[in-house]
Amino acid sequence: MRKVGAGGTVALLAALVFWSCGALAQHDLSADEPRDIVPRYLLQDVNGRATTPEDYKGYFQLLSFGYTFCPDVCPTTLTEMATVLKELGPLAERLRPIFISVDPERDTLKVLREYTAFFDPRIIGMTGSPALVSRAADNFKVRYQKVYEKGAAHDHYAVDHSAGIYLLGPDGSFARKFGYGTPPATIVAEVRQLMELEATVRAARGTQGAPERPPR
Ligand SMILES: [Cu+2]
Repeated sequence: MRKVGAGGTVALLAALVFWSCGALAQHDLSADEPRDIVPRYLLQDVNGRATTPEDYKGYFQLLSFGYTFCPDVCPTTLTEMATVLKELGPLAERLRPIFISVDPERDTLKVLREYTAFFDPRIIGMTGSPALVSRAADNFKVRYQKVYEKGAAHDHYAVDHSAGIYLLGPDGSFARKFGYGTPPATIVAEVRQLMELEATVRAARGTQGAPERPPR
């Protein structure tokens, strides 16, 4: 084992404590998953089309909120989303990955399109008027706020925002929230499981014609 000095040990302990707190917070977050989430939005996709979850009926949706100037959280989240798509293979066709910008002032549709395409061209960028973005964020219990450094120019700001990835089922219902930093493999496994469940329910419905509750 590598020798660590007293300072190094303290730093290591601090890192461990920090890590476990983070892990705990994440666990808590998924344990008491927000049940009051209203999985609705009315936004514009990067082609300027008004879009609601209804437009993706029959598809699972993987959603995250952020902004393109984000220094770390969004690039990490979108990289993970791209990994999920890749690892789902052909199943990814049943999924619509969505990135919602909470910074419509700077994230024009063009900026947004280039940004999401950089991670994976399948990721759909969306935003809208400040009022519509705010309503969508409220629905998903996402908070965001502009942060200016002292003396910064008007368009020079960061946006603190809630992180995480939301999964909606093919009927548009809220299925699950994955906390920031959830390994893509975990997301892939859950999405795969839900897709299989949904396919089973659909097949059963097809043969029996019995109305079943959609999978959550
Ligand atoms: Cu971000």
